[in-house]
Amino acid sequence: MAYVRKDVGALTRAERRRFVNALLEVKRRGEYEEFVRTHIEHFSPDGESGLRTAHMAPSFLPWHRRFLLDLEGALRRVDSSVTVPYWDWTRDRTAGSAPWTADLLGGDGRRPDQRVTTGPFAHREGNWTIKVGVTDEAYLTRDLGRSHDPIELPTRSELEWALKDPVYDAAPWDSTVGRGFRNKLEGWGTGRGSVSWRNHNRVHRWVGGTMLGAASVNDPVFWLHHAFIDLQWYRWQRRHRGARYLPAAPPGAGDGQHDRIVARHQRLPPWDVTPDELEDVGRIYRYA
Ligand code: CU1
Ligand code: CU1
Repeated sequence: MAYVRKDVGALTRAERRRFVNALLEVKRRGEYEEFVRTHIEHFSPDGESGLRTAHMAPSFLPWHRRFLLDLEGALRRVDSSVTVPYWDWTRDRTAGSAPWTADLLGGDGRRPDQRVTTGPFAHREGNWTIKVGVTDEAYLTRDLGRSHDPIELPTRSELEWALKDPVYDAAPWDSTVGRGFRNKLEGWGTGRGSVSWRNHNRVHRWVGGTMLGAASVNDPVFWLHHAFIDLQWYRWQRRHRGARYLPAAPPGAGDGQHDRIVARHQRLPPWDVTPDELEDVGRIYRYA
């Protein structure tokens, strides 16, 4: 039986407590750092050489889908009733709404050091010390809405702009491509500054602090954000019946993206799985 991922705003008090407790236990066991490490290791941007898997590439969606399944597996080994909830940022749009409550992820960081001081992941609670990161800070930081230069979360119509594109991805398959569902959702746009961050990227920017870098996994909202992104892939598939992950075959030897991206039937590191095998996970979980 497939399990169900729920809207974080719809969780009962008991469900919220069990989700938080499972996260803290995965952290206590020392398993959480492995997820942070994996994300940092696969953070290669398209300005560098080599294979891109997690970002700025067609496999952005299957990579994070498999990554979430691994974390969810770790949570469910602690408590088999737990699944990763999703944060619908088109609806819960303020620093006072879910998931920023004291019984879930805690709230905004304080001024001036952006340190999170409320909720179960506040450093002073003693359960969430950052051990693997790209900075030396041992505490979680946030700057919800980017206080010094405010930005808004993406809107429903911006998300719709991505969902209505019937093509999964297109050449050159990187952060510069202006068409295709994948980059419109991942959110590398043209121009400078905040106008260039769309959908997925804009949400990382809106949360700020720890969520800005390669170690963004250290903020548990990472999983709730990516569960909502994953849900969009499912919705896109339902809307565009028959549309598939692209490219279907690897770019040829003369192509600038040769050996730099993962095609539909190629192995998606660090796992022994292909995008093709991750397109339909309806037997594992579904969304409520
Ligand atoms: Cu990522
Ligand atoms: Cu992300």
